[in-house]
Amino acid sequence: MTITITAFENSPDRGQGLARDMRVRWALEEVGQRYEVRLVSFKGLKQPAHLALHPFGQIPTYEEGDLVLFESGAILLHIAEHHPGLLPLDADARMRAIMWMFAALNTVEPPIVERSMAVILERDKPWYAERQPMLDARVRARLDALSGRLGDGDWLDGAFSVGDLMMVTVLRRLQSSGLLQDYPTLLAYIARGEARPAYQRAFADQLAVFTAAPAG
Ligand code: GTB
Repeated sequence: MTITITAFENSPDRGQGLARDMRVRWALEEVGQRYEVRLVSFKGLKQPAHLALHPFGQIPTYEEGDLVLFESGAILLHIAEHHPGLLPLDADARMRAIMWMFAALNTVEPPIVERSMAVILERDKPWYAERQPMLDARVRARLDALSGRLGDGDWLDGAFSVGDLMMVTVLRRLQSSGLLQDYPTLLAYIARGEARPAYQRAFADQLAVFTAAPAG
């Protein structure tokens, strides 16, 4: 059955793989599933055709036959549960991999997104200078704990899993922040994720969308 996902027609990150279609592309590459991509403009996100797939008018979405999913976490869980490669066979280890995916989405990503939004939307506000150190501290608290748990390990819980895939995509959003420089083990963790052939294929495919888009 054909799998179709949606992605930005013109991603603000200029193809750096920071939008959330990247995690879906990477997961599909890891499990060897072919997929098609429908590119959506910012205007198109809020049109009825897209809102029928995604009530909040966002990317990514995932279509496979009659199944329509939104939310990158739900999409990755579906992919990981239906194809070997992203979840361990042992039941407890499998649940821990899912737990790490939730941790990436619910505990690590929120302070990172809040910080990024402040940089984009509040830079010129009078409170920004006072607020920014507080937002940085919240992100650092998560990075401290995460790097402590990762320790010298390659991945968060044994073999690479969907939990690592999600965590690496979340951490990548900090790459221009300078905050990761104090966490060499997390930098190495991200680099291990990015070195995976499946990641490289996914990255190249989403970068090609940007390079093919008309300048403007
Ligand atoms: N919780 C949802 C999920 O996990 O799927 C969040 C989906 C979401 O935030 N989608 C964003 C979107 O469609 C794109 S990924 N936004 C348009 C809108 O809401 O109108 C967020 C994103 C966008 C761009 C960059 N970037 O360029 O660096 C990074 C992250």
